Amino acid sequence: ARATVYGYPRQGPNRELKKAIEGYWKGRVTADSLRETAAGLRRSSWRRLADAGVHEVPTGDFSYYDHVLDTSVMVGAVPRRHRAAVDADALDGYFAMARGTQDVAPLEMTKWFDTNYHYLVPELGPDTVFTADSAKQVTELKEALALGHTSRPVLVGPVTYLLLAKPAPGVPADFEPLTLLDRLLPVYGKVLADLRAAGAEWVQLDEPALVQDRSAAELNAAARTYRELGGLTDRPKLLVASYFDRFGDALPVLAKAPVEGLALDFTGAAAANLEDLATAGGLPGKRLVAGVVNGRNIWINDYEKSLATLATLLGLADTVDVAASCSLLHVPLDTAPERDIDPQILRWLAFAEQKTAEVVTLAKGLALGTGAVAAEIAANRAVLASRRNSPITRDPSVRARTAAVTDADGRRSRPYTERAAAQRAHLGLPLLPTTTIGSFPQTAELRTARADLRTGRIDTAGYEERIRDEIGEVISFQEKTGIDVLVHGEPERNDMVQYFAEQLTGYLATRHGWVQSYGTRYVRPPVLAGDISRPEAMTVRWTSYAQSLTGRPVKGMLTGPVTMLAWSFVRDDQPLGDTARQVALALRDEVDDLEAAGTSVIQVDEPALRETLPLRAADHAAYLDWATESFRLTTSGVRADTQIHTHMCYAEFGDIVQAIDDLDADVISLEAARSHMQVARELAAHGYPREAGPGVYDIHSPRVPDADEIAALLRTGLKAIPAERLWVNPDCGLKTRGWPETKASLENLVTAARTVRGELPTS
Ligand code: THG
Ligand code: ZN
Repeated sequence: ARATVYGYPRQGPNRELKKAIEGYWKGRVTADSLRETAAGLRRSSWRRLADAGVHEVPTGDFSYYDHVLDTSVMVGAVPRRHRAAVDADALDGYFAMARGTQDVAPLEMTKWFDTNYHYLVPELGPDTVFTADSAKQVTELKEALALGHTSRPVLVGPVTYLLLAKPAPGVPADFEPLTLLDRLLPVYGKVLADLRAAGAEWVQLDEPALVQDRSAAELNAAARTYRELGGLTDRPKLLVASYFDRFGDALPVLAKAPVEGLALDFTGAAAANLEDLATAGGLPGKRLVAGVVNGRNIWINDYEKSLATLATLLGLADTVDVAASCSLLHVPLDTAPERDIDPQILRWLAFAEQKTAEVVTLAKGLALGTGAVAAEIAANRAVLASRRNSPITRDPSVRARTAAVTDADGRRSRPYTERAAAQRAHLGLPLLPTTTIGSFPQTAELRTARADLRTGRIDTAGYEERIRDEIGEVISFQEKTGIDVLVHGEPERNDMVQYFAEQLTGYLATRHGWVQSYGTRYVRPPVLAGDISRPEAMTVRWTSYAQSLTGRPVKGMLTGPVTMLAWSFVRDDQPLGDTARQVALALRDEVDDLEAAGTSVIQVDEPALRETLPLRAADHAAYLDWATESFRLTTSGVRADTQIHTHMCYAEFGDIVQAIDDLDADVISLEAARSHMQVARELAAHGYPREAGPGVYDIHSPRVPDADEIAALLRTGLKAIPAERLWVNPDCGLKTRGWPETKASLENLVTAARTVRGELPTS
């Protein structure tokens, strides 16, 4: 048994890659210097892996932006609008596909399965012509081989590539990219031949799309793919990798295919994959790579449990190797620089470096017997026990409180119709009330003030002075513009999850725990490490200050429990629903405190509700159950005349409309401008009974919509949602926008609302 991994964080210990790429975009770094930085990062990652005892290091997993975009380049799937840029300069053309230019839009971006990584969606159509470009894969393989590493190129598999694609602009929406399989396979054949010629013994083809529910036709496509690729003679050995869930119906398909190895996820899906493996009769003659170290969470492995799993696999394949369950791209690089976390607790955590060491230890234990790693097992057992028995993971008062939750705690005291009447009387808003989603532009001055506070250049009093000034300006602008429900603008917040995580007991924030979100953008997901409680109010002070400046209602702004979980690393020692409930109770206290302080409108954002939906339909109901329950638990402690809002980004609400309804929020704002109010029609078709604000302009672009355009969207919205229940707001928060376009857009938004109000029949 040997140790391997499928991919490694790309950014470098100090996000050198981000700096080099953004420097290149600004013209401050040359292409050669960027390439040298990238090659240096690859060299040091391979060296770390090899020194740790990894037998086969991955190559080709590195990326300047995204590995799915790299695959599009590898198969020549360059959209027509990017062709000229790619022909003029390969690197600039690559970035044009990723980010767009003045003249052309980029590829669309969406989430990589149920992770927080975003990939660039391939655009394909009936006239797509694939051509092989193995240059990146071959170059990186040769680099690693020249350094003396045993190396395995990693590619996105052809079935997954096509299943992740969408019809190119102008191609009918019902076009199925999978129909291009016959054209794509020869291109993969050529890349495999090139990699063999360059010295690859094995190549890994990632097929995570096959862990989702797949039709018989899709499974047939997978069977055909690996029959054909396996049937080629001029190729390396093929390892087909699955991760993120059980391989399911795809397992027997691949077990029968003429490929030399399969990689399966033995973390969450361990029992299911074991059972399916046994049913399939094992993988005689094949290599099984067992992903027993969780590649997407940050807890240390349970060695005894993993070694027991590995032992049961021994008879089921020709060889059994050990790996992390998926690419280590999804976890931060190293725990060592986290000096603010209590060293006792830091021992519970494993980032990419630590996970690599775990994989190596487990491979050694499997190869030589547990006696060979007895010391590691003993140490591991002690740390696991310290976590299990820590007062941090068992807070009796939190546990007593969650155990005592009743159904009634998760239900508003009055039905919506009564609440709506009470809120109308209490708030006195006009028809088509105007509001914003919460954040206002995070100016350079605000970021500087936060940095200055961190470095001690200004003190807390000086910082708070800056925040007060900013809130004052945001409130007076909204009053002057005539917005009905105001916000304080959130100048005091960095990240909408981190801000709350820093104030809740049981949550850990990292200093250097960066994880790639998309391209050169990274997040530092906090860690839900223990039982969650709220030592003191988190938002009341700034919200009350804002309210003291105006007679109009100021909305309180919170991040909801589902999003807090989705954008954090979650506990693995209790069901997600239990963690969600603890977070919900802490947030409920905040909601209640806001109300007690005089806040009549409180928004609890759940942008991640849709994105956290499990990969397989069989798991949807259980997820939506705890997700909607935790939202209602957060929001149900208030009076009937307190209005609860929620907000969700991104489209594709179709499959969760019922869940949105089940939140029982009084008002929901949704992203809708780019889909021309499609969301409003979906809500109406469902019979959604409460108030909604489908966004009337897209905040992802600096473009200022004119008042006529917004009025037209409102009239469209009114066809689906009656005036008594329609709100007027942008698509999302304004923190990434500048002030000039924010002012102009919101002035136009108010003008449009007034115009359309004037057209309503008077009753
Ligand atoms: N917060 C968290 N997770 C998220 C989002 C979030 N996941 C999904 C989505 N939003 C991802 N979107 C972004 C948008 C911008 C950035 C990262 C993810 C970003 N990051 C800065 C960078 O890399 O330069 C660093 C930000 C920081 O200093 O914290 O711009 O909103 N948790
Ligand atoms: Zn949003």
